[in-house]
Amino acid sequence: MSDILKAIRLTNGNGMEVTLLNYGARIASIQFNGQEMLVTYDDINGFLDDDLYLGATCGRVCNRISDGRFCVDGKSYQLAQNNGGNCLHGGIDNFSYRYWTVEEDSVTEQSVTMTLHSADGDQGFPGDLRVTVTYRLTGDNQLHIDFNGQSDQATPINLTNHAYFNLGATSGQSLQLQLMSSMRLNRNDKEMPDGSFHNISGTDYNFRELTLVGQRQQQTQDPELLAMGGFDHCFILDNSPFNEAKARLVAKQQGIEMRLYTDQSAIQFYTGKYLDGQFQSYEGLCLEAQNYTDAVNQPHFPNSILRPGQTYQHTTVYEFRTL
Ligand code: G6D
Repeated sequence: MSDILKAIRLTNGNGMEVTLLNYGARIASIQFNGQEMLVTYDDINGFLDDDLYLGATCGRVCNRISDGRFCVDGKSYQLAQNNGGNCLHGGIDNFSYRYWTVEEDSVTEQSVTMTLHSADGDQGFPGDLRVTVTYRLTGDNQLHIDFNGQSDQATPINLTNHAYFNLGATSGQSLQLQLMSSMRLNRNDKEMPDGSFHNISGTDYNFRELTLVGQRQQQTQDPELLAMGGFDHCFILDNSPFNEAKARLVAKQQGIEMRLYTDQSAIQFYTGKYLDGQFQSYEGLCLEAQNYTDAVNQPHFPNSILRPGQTYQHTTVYEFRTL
């Protein structure tokens, strides 16, 4: 296995270019209409010291697991508590920090598959897991991300892409967002779901109509949003057909729109408060399509356990258009 940083460039003959890295199976860059769509490092080596998950494939279980603890089939597991007593994005040495294997025979101008072997006990998780991420760039400016996994023992799994979008604007705050969701997960004082749901109609969490993110964030009087300094919440998506966009981002000044399609049940909407170092807070925002947060500890949430003989398979598409 090579621990050498590799960049794979996808092109679609229509002016769009995507740069991927084997490190963390990350999206390093999306160039559309001659502009950079993501918060990114000028030099790809910057990703090697990244702790913000820029463009990263997060897992074995993205987002948080309460107290880093879960039970599967009566057996209890304790993971690293790498974020406020919880396990974040799969632990300390999670998938974002691994060199994935580029399947050389999968590489074409428009697509590539990367694989990762996560051994039984990796970061405390049970089961020998093999995951693949296939990126495919189409001629009509869609970047498809197919996640796939199989395990020899029952294990929780929840994979997502953690790109920070700004669509060429200087901040995610200047983007307009439409999010096809009517409910979010309530959070307890440990930033974890308490298992209840919040109907967001008529609240500052409601983005069913295209809404300027910064204006909503700066004008809110919602105590939780004020205390958190923005959004970092799990939104339950409408149960609509895959070809109906679950989210839209618009950069009016740049004349660019991104539509997100997914078969996932939720999106973690994070406005990027913790961006730091060479980046500004809120410089980009994340729409992380995934399962409900901490589903392994909430029996009434959608199942997150992958069992032997089953295949974990999810697809998310980022589609870029000019206005
Ligand atoms: C913070 O709470 C946020 C997470 O959602 C995000 O993934 C991380 O920063 C990069 O911990």
